[in-house]
Amino acid sequence: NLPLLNVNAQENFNYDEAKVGTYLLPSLLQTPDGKKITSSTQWNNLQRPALLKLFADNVYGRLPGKPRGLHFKVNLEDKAALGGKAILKQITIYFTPADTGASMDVLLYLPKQVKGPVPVFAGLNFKGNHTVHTDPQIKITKRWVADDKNAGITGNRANENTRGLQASRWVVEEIIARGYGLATAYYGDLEPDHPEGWQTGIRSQLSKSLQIQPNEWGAIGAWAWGMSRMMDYFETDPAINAKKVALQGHSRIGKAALWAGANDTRFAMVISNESGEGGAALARRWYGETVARLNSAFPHWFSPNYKKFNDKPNELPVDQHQLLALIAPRPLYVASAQEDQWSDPKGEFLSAQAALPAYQLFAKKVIHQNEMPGLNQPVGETVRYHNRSGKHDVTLYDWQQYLDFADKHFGNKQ
Ligand code: GTR
Repeated sequence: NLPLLNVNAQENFNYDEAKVGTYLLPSLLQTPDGKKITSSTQWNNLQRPALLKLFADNVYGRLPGKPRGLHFKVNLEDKAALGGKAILKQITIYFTPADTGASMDVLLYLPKQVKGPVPVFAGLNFKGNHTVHTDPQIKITKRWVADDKNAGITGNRANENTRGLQASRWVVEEIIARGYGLATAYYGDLEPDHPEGWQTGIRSQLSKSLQIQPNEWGAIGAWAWGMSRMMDYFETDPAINAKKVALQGHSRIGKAALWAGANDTRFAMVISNESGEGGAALARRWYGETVARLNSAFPHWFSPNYKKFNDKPNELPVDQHQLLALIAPRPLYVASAQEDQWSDPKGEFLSAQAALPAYQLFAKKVIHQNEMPGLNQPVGETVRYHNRSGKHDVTLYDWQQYLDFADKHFGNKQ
């Protein structure tokens, strides 16, 4: 039995490496019914569907498909955005045939200096598209946003003063200068991030009577589903190379990005920025945030079934290295930050290492490392990892690594 800590408000976490103990990860190359996986064909035909089902049934809940009636509207196009360096588009993705129903707003920047369809980084943002850049053309979200005293957000409504609030996390100019597009949407368009959010989010809007099943999708599923709807749009825009889309997500949105990337192989690359527990970090490694703590603080994120494993993550039929392996053979970047022990950098590193055998089935170049790399020293080829100095955040350093990684795997030359 694992010991449980009870320390201040954040009970059920552990920062003591000595208490991690030993654990045995579920096998990557053996199916749940005991068949050995020795080839990429067996992986694709047997193990991949089996693992997806286990994650859906026990962790994230089942995802619905593409809705009938899905359609897009470009609301604004500026061919001389960012001082003439970029094309800006704002697109609404409607999930029903009407232009009044459930929808999400996508902000898209494309580099002007590049001819032809461009590779794109895509991801959801935490506070609204207008917080990604100070550009006054960006529509301010009218949806529910979390109150933030420091930013002057009250009454759950965004305001003009919050333009560019999260600009340091998106480095739009840098991405454009390197020849990539950037597409982002507010995660609250899909589901407001609080326990009652599902009532106004797509989980209830898309199903007439929502009955919460044990393997029902949660908010993480709703955000992941929205990422795939963005991809539906990319496939229709001739300015975008939909075969070169890198999906990026930070923290809880990183958990969703991994789940989206695992399900939707149209994403050619997946980037997990400090996704932690329920994301890249191993659940069985009892360090930082725990499954119990995750499910009690955020009861709306995962499927009801996941809660069964609160105090016994070692009984989960999966662990998170298998989620990372579901990205194979596509390039995967897992990033941690040293001061973000809550996300368990070591657990993220070990998880990425444990996913490598799936990549080897596809003869992908991988580098096995027994030791955690030093700070700010990225390691790995098709699966790359770094532990940045500093806090839980997305920084220019992180983006520079992702851009280099994408240059290498997408063959992008400037
Ligand atoms: C924390 C949560 C983490 C992570 C983080 C975030 O409160 O415990 O799992 O998701 O929020 O999203 O910033």
